[in-house]
Amino acid sequence: IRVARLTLREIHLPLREPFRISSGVMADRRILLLELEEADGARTWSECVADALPNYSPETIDTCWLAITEWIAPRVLGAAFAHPRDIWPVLDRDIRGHQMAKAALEMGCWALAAEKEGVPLARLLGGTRDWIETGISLGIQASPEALVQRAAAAVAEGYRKVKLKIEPGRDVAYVRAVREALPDAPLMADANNAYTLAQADVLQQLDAFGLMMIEQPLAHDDLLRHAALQKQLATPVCLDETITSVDRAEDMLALDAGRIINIKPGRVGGFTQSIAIHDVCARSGVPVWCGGMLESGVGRAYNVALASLPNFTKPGDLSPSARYWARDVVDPEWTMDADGRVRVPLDRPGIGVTVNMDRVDALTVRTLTLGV
Ligand code: OSB
Ligand code: MG
Repeated sequence: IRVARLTLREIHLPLREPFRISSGVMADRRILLLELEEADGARTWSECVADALPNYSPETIDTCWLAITEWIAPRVLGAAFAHPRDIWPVLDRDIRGHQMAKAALEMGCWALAAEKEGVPLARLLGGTRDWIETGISLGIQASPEALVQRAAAAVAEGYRKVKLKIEPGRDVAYVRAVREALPDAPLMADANNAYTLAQADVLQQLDAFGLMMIEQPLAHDDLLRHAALQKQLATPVCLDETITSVDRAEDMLALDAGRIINIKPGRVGGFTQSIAIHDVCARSGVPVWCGGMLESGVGRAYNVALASLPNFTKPGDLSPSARYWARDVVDPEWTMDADGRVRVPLDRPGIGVTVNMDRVDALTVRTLTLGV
């Protein structure tokens, strides 16, 4: 792999409806897309999953734009790599953090390698699955009744997991209402750091509802308190925000700070790190699943490919395009079958979807091309 030219492109893609989590609201997604090109014409697209505001991780679309142009692209452009796994060490050596910025380029290089080798990205990563079970992530609603309605509709559509966003004051009553309406549904909750250990009693009340897991109840970078909390809960804790590297995943296992990991490749610096976390968890008998960041169809292609690895045994937050957008930026758009599964595109090399250039051009607000 030798990337000759890199184009950064910011697009504005309006969500069909605002998505509210405990730490903020997303309405118009500002999305950073990368276009990677080799001198011989091989090319592909990737997506940086950072949002406009630092309310999920410290990174934002603007810090990523800076990090990619100033530090990350200069270490990759024009350099020859025998295998995409050789890129992470170069980015890790002397750039601290900036995982989402690193991931955007690192994952793009994996896709470029797949294009050049004529294999689907999912297979280059070591994926074995042809279909991925899909979950939906439901934002915080105005009332328990409104949430019940959404959850019931999701189950009727076929979703294999329903994730309820919670925060203090919108937790036990909301989850109870959904559980009473849907006694057998696979449910989980995600707090996005909204609680402290002092509120463990509230989280303990959720044990009554047979949740598959409770995702990231405590601080975004915490392990010790999650370990203390896990001791007080029957429900498995799943970590999201905290797991930013393979080391943090190993720390979680050593401390029993969580029993499931939501792997978002953007959060951990890309595919090389994602695969390593997947492997470490597999060896410890800890399941993983692929989370989402309200990606466009480009980022979704990367998540679907990763989720085809064998230890991704819980449904991923991989809803079809139509859940998020009036019209996605890729063809074909992502869909889900009646059994709540998304198909891994294995019929062509690379990411398996084509970027709709007319649509992307119409949504673009700034571009920058680096390289020759
Ligand atoms: O915590 O998993 C999260 C979206 C933005 C930021 C954080 C999270 C989420 C989601 C959405 O839950 C999942 C999806 O893309 O469908
Ligand atoms: Mg989460």
